[in-house]
Amino acid sequence: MNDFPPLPGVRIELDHIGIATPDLENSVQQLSGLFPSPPTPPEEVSDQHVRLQFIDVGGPRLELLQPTQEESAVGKYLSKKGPGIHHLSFRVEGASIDTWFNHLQENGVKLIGDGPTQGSEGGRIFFVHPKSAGGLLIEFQQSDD
Ligand code: CMX
Repeated sequence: MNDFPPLPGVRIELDHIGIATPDLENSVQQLSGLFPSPPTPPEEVSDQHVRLQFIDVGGPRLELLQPTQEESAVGKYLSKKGPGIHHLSFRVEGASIDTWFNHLQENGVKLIGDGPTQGSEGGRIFFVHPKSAGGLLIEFQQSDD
């Protein structure tokens, strides 16, 4: 258990599961056939070197991620581990994502980068290093709306 105090008012909810794939079109075609809603249009997040699409599966969505560069986070993951679950993404509510980033950092959690950056759908994101999260890659995200 972490021994630092909770941030008053903050709420965290699972938003989506990030899936690494070398072939976005093929994965989206396979997976979207299993669920009734159409996938979102492809979007590129250049800061993260990925092209992505979401599939609504009821509850948290699936986010299919294809790297646009071999030497990117998803590119390296694919070459080491192959396609599959890459990260879990949680929505931050009740506090700004900057406040949440600072709170975790001040309490010794190993975060990736210097602060939130541009994510998909106009949101801002940051990641907790797997070494500080039980071997999972955790993303936190927040949209303006
Ligand atoms: N889940 C769990 N562990 C992971 C991981 C993942 N997705 N990716 C890497 N790791 C682990 C590796 O297994 C390795 O562990 P060991 O040291 O025990 O072998 C360790 O992290 C280092 O891995 P690496 O291949 O050497 O990779 P790097 O250190 O260069 O990078 C990380 C790892 C997590 C810092 C990097 O992937 C990162 O910055 N991720 C955040 C950004 C990101 O993932 N963006 C893509 C998604 C974008 C989006 O959703 O918009």
